[in-house]
Amino acid sequence: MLVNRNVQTLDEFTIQELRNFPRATGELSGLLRDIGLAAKRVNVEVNKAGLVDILGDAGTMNVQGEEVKKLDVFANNQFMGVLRHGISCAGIGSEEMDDIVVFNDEVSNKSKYICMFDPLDGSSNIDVNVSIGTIFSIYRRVSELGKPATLQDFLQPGNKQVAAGYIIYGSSTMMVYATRRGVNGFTLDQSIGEFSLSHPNIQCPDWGKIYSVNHGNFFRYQPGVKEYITACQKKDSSNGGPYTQRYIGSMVSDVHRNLIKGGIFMYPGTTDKPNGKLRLLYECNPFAFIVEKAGGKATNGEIRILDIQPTKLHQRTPFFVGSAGMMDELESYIDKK
Ligand code: P6P
Repeated sequence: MLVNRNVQTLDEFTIQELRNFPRATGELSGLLRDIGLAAKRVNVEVNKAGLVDILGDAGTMNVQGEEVKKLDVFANNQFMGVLRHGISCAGIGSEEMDDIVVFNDEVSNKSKYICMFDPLDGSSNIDVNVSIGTIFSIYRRVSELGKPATLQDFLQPGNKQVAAGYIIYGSSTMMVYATRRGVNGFTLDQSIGEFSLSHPNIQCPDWGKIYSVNHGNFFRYQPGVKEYITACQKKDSSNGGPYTQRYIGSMVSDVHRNLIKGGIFMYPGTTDKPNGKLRLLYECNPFAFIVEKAGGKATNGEIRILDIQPTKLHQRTPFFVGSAGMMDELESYIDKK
């Protein structure tokens, strides 16, 4: 099999990026490579998830006599393990852990960055073989280098993110991440075991014809949101006919599709849960950063997601993200109400 040598691997790409900034320390490039390594390990387990029953159900011992962990716990441990033993991260926050984990060793305390993760978003979909993903967010520390990271390093607004990205374990496995220089996508090339640049400089189309929302909650959404969803279904042919509703129930898959094709993803608040379901720090902020860097928009229905000042590690927020034109359209319905 011919391997296309013109395609840059993630390592080659991050090193190339580093050459563009000679004064850079290489810590961020190293951090992204560490995340890519952990993602490859998670990918192996996710791909055989259906065999867990044979290999030993989560929480039991498998045929090799090893303890089988729930996949989201396994994923969490993989990302935490790689970053703890790297040289680029002082600590992590994760959906799987109540509190931050500060690595607090001499090397880690000198690291400039902290990371937050949803290590395996949508993990309930594994049992039915629906795509799932990892979401990550990287900040420069505000605490003193040389000392342990603090909670304040993690409670920064999303507009302070240095980088953010996701891995989608789907029909192929992709890692997509954004820095201030743009958004790039890498597809795992199994023949060489490397993420290879497949989607350079991703741009989110200003308009799309896909809207993603859980219609089951429709009657509990605020009036402006209900009006907008109804309008999506009533689009007349003069502007290209009604939109298509696509909702996988795995945010990484839904937002990735809309990022590439154009569209809007909504997880609104409801009368019984006004802050919705999604987490600000490690689900909404990373995707807001990525989609904005690709030319789209992301709000909580009132303000820009990236401008929200967090107060708690696991706080939730209503979430609207996608093509700029469609987001403006939504906002016009919400404002009217
Ligand atoms: P609902 C998965 O559990 C998740 O966190 C997101 O990936 C997904 O978009 C959302 O929840 C689905 O939630 O309430 O529509 O099933």
